[in-house]
Amino acid sequence: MTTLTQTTCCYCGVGCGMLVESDGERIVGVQGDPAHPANFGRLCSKGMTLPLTAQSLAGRVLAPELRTTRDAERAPASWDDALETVASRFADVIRRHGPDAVAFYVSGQLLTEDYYVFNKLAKGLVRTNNIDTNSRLCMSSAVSAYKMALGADGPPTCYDDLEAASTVLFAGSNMAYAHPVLFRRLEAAKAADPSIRWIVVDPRRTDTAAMADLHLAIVPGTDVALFHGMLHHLIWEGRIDRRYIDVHTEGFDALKQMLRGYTPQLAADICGIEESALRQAADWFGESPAALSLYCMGLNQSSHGTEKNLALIHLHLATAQIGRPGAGPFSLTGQPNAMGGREVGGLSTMLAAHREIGNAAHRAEVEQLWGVRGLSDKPGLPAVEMFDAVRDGRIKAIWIACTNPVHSMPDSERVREALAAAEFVVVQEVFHQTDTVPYADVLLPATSWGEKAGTVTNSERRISRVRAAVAAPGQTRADWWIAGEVARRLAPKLDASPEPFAFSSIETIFDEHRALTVGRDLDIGGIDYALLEQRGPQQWPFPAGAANGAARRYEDGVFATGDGRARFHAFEYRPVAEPINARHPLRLITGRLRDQWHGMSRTGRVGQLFEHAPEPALTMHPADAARRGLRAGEFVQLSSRRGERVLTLAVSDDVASGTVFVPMHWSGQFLGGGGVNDTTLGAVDKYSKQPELKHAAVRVDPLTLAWRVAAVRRGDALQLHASVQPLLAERRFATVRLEGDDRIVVMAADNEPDADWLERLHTALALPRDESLLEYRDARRSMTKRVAWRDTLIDGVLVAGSEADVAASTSLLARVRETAPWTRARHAVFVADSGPAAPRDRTVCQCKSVTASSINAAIGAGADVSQLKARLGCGTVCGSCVPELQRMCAAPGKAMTPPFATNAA
Ligand SMILES: Nc1nc2c(c(=O)[nH]1)N[C@H]1C(S)=C(S)[C@@H](COP(=O)(O)OP(=O)(O)OC[C@H]3O[C@@H](n4cnc5c(=O)[nH]c(N)nc54)[C@H](O)[C@@H]3O)O[C@H]1N2
Ligand SMILES: Nc1nc2c(c(=O)[nH]1)N[C@H]1C(S)=C(S)[C@@H](COP(=O)(O)OP(=O)(O)OC[C@H]3O[C@@H](n4cnc5c(=O)[nH]c(N)nc54)[C@H](O)[C@@H]3O)O[C@H]1N2
Ligand code: SF4
Ligand SMILES: [Mo]
Repeated sequence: MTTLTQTTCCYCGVGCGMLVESDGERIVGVQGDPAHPANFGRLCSKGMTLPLTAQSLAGRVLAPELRTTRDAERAPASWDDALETVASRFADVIRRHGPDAVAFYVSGQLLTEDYYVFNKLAKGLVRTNNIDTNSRLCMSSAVSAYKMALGADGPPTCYDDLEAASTVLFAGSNMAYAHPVLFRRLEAAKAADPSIRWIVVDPRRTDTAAMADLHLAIVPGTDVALFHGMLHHLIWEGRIDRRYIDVHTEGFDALKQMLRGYTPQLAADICGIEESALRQAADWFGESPAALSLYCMGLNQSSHGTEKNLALIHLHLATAQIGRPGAGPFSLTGQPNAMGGREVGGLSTMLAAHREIGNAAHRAEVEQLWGVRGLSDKPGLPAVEMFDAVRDGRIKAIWIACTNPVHSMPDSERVREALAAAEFVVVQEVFHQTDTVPYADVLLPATSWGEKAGTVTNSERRISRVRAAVAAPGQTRADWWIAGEVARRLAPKLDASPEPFAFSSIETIFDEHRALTVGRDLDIGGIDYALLEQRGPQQWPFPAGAANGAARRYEDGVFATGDGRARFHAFEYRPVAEPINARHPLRLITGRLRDQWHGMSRTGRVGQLFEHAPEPALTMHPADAARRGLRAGEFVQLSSRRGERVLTLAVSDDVASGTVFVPMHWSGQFLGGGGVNDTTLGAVDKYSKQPELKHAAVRVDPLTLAWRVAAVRRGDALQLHASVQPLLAERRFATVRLEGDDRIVVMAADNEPDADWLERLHTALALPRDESLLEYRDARRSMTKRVAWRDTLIDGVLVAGSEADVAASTSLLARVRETAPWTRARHAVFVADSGPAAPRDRTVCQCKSVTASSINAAIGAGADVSQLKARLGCGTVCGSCVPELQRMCAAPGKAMTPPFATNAA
């Protein structure tokens, strides 16, 4: 029997409603929930493939694991032992060194109920504010700016504004990739009303930028100069709303005074754009009946991210583009529950329900509601400082839940050093192979999407239910349960009562949380589980007695500051933290791919999600590549002052000369040694403490790696991946990816052949060593080609040798993808079709498996986007590829994303 469960997607902050099909044991399908106001039935390529990530338990952490002595391997343990160990080790550290010697590092992907219990455990029981989250790397500059400008955190806007806006300013947001379902709504609005104008501010020509009426390809980090220049133009052209400024704001005159220096010409020069383009953007914004800004990591992940946000909010306040349908500054939330985390106060610099740590009355309120005493008045350490404190021993024990900091924090090596130095590390995870798990002294198995229940809040302040569709596998437990059980064991050891942690259900947690919000700006006294059950997802604020939640805030021009006035702030443009110089002459930008999620622990379980961008590639402008004598597909070495990484090269003028782009996703799970954050830096914003993940000074050098290895192997891809992954770090370059639903592909390269490693790879790939293996070997050249047979089917190919040897084996490797039997003599496989084959095609439309070459052929025959849809079916299911289809039609024959490396298997 199939059951349908109404729940919410676990990926991005759009917060799409889903109907999950399960057969009782497994999740077998998913569809968009037509009734959910975030997506009205739509899902993107990631959401659509969620069931595939949950199909197998391979790689799942299914039981607690404990390390008994420092150098021992972790071994399976009972829950009792694991919980008792965590409680007693934490108690011991607290007794010896005080509460601030322990820390919690949690996640915007926890559910509100999980988050709430962790926050209460840290602040209410341990009485430290050392609880921070990956939202520090994500939304904290948006939070600081909202508070400084509007008086409270949270966007004033809602999703209906996407349709109501007549000018849309995308600033540092690649919405086509990162918030696809909302982008679908914008596309539809623009198609219905072509007078709607899109301005995109992004150093790269992303799919979002390619669809804009105006793309401002600014030099990374110069947004403040741009927004200051735009406001200067509007002020001196008389396009601001003086009445709104006088009645509803403070601080404008000081800002105006300072902006004298930011003439459009000077600002445009700083940004590296045309002055006319800057003026055009300002005019479209100022003239518009409704201007909406959509912004994300291009603003937040900056050493002056708060100021980037503020400078943009200034434009809205000065032109009264706020508090009306279609107008306002709308920070797009990254993670599914970054908003919920902010509501429960789960960051080191805030208390529950938007209260302040430094405010004695706020502390007293929380103490009273929690039934605890003595909340700490000392702010806790934000993420970067927290790991620095672990590294230098100020923090002795750290508990990491639902995030993978070794991969996602800047300057990864410092994080590795920190975790290696810590006395005690707890990691609460779903999957075994993340880059952080090896550092765990205790590994706690958490339930995952589809198995856990609670609530999340999306980008538009809307609270949705998350429900379980299948039972929790193995000994996995809900995150809130784990935190609560440790708290109940820890309390007596700290002479405190376990009573505040006696939660009987997620509903009791939610009720406690909403009680804390009563009377606050985010009052959700009127939302309970019963209401969510009856009426579906609801927006806050929604006080008890209200008929509905509020779609928009500040419609009356009264802001959440003490005097009700919004605030302008006068500050100068400042450059990026790490300037480029002769040694590190390039600017590194990092960001997202369409079909991958963060460290790929989940999306990396689905072969088809690799098809759109299969290789860990660095993208460079053609002129910069030519100057270095580099060609697409070659290996390059990316280095910064902190670390280095070998990647393959993609060449494209989507990035400006002087700038290179590397996706943030590749982690040690798929790329030997780890990801791009070995090169990024921990410089942070002075208000928000958010690190500058969007800019580092780097160099890119050619690299000759004489020895090449390539393999394609059929089998249980997750199991094969698990056995190959530990070998990756030993090579200068090594990467593994899933392909289709039953294959993995390995590519490696190094200076010298390593016969021992090759044999270990052979074993890890479960290649046979009997007569079902056919080998062609040239020992003198240390070249080998091995073919594994299953009757007449080619089941695996492993090739090692020179670059030319491996390149000449492309068609041999491709035979593992064939389903037709080999009817000729086995040894003929080495001569048949040898020589370089055409590079493998890239898949543009993942839902319908439509390749770039078939799309290009149809375009060559005159097809436009609607004909492509009709003839090939691409773009007709989730729509995530539609922006790319449009680009391909606009520039026929031009490669939009990196071609496969020449050495690709
Ligand atoms: N497919 C996919 N979607 C996701 C995620 C994912 O992992 N994969 N993660 C989710 C999360 S947690 C987040 S936070 C969001 C992030 O969503 P986005 O912020 O939209 O994504 P990014 O690619 O990180 O960065 C956006 C853009 O900022 C640009 N940029 C870099 N430097 C600057 C600058 O100085 N100024 C300006 N104006 N732009 C700059 C980059 O070129 C990039 O195109 O995505 C969410 N959605
Ligand atoms: N260079 C660079 N670095 C970046 C960024 C960038 O743009 N550039 N972006 C930053 C941003 S915006 C973000 S949000 C971060 C994201 O960085 P991370 O938070 O490290 O990203 P994830 O890979 O999503 O990590 C979530 C982990 O939780 C596990 N997990 C999933 N569900 C559950 C659950 O229910 N319970 C538990 N206990 N575990 C679970 C997953 O397997 C995964 O390992 O990366 C940041 N780092
Ligand atoms: S846009 Fe895609 S990833 Fe984001 S919530 Fe919707 S389906 Fe999930
Ligand atoms: Mo994020």
